[in-house]
Amino acid sequence: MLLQQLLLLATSLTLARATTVPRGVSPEDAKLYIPSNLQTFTCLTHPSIEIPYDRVNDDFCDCPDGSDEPGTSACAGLLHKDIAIPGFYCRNKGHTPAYLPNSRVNDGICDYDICCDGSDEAGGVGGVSCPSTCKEIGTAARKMAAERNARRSKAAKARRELVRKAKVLKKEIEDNVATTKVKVQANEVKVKELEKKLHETEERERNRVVKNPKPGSRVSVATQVAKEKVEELRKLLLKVRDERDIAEERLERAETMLRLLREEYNPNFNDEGVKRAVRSWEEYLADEDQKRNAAEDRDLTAVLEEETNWDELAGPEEEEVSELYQLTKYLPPAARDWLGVKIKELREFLIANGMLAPQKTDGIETAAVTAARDALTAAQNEDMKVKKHLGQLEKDLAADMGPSDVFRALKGTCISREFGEYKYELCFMEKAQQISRKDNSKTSLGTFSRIDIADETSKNEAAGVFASSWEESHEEPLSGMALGYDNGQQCWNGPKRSVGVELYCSAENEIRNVVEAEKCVYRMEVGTPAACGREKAEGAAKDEL
Ligand code: MAN
Repeated sequence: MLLQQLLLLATSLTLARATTVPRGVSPEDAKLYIPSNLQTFTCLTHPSIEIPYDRVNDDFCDCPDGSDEPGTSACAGLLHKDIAIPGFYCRNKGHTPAYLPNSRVNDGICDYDICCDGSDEAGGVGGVSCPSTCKEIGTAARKMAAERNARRSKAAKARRELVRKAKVLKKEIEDNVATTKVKVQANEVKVKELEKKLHETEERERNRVVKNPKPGSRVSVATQVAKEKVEELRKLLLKVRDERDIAEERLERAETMLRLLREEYNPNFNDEGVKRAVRSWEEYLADEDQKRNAAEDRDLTAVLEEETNWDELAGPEEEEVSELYQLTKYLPPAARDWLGVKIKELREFLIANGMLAPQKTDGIETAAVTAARDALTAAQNEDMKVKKHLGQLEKDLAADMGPSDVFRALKGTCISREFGEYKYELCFMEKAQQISRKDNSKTSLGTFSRIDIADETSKNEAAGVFASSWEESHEEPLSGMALGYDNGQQCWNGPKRSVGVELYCSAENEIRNVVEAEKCVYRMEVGTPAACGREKAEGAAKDEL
């Protein structure tokens, strides 16, 4: 019974004290301002300093942390780092409570932006009177908040759709990687087999000796053609030799005439023409090279009379082949060139038909080797192509596409908007460009390089305002997530163009603003559902779950 009475007394004492919350203190902090039994107050962060309770809010700064003056501006001169209280608490009935910096309390100005209830000027300094505007402001703010939450819900739904799409895309790439890997393996086996096959074909063709070809077979027909060609060449060679012999006979007659002239002319007779002819004859005689090489002539006769052994020709040794070439040595240059071409054609024909083993110097190969080599080259090309494709897929899969891979779904989606003399175009995860509205010329502002995600603190710093102000503003705050685009067109006398794309949550993809922060360094504010999920709004937060 006694205990019950004591508890009742304690509760009523606390209630009595709680009702005397000093001006400028929030209900949450009220417990810090309960007077001691001796009616004293202890400075919040300086427990050694205890002052009589009636010096709280007496417009004189007693505590070094300003905690004794929550409802006046007496401690406004203190450094921010020393102050222990959040500011002057405005209850703002009908709207949202807020803290006003103590320096703005009792300054004769109604600070409705923070204190819509006008409680900061309750003292009527300078005769100012600040009736509450919280009802209207509160109504408008609630309407705005409802709209904002509806917007965010819609945007969050759009984001969920993007995440779902991204998952499907990722799965498609993963499946593609798996099948491409199987293809790569199969190709590697195929390439190895075809390498072996080419090697074997080369070996076989090198050792191939065609003997007694069947009449009517390709080889037999080829042999016949070869025989005819060689006979044709032999006849031509004979004709060339006969012509040479006739020419030599005529030359001999001319030489005899000149010899006689030299022996019988009268040197005392001053005939310049005759003298010049004799001099030329003597010079001509001195030139040894004019004489025919008798040994070469014998060889030529032997070659012309020799019968070709066609069976042996099917697989000639290297020396025999070179003999075939030496034939041309006995001919005048013009005939030699012509014959050279014909011999080359004949060799190619014989090799292509498997009747003559190709030599390294030939640069030609049999049809079977060519086919084997072509098949190998085709398989190698296919192997390279498939491996390149696999590399691209794996790179794509490994790329940072943001939280929940959400940006994968946006890759290649482009948005644009006109600002001043340019239209700016941004393609998510690809490129950004500036398009002249005058002549449509395009300037690259960069290609996508990275996603930057700021932590909560720097996010608010990036936004440049207190989060609470954003809550009241109609414009969506920046999310702290940004896309970096680099390596754009070189700027004259400046850097390569680049863009920092700062993102905010929006149901639609849109460009809100573009500024050229420094020469050729651009900053875009872009809305996208992909950036949703970092806002404080309850509706959006629920949607994210
Ligand atoms: C163009 C545009 C501008 C840029 C100048 C720099 O006119 O890309 O944005 O500042 O080049 O020379």
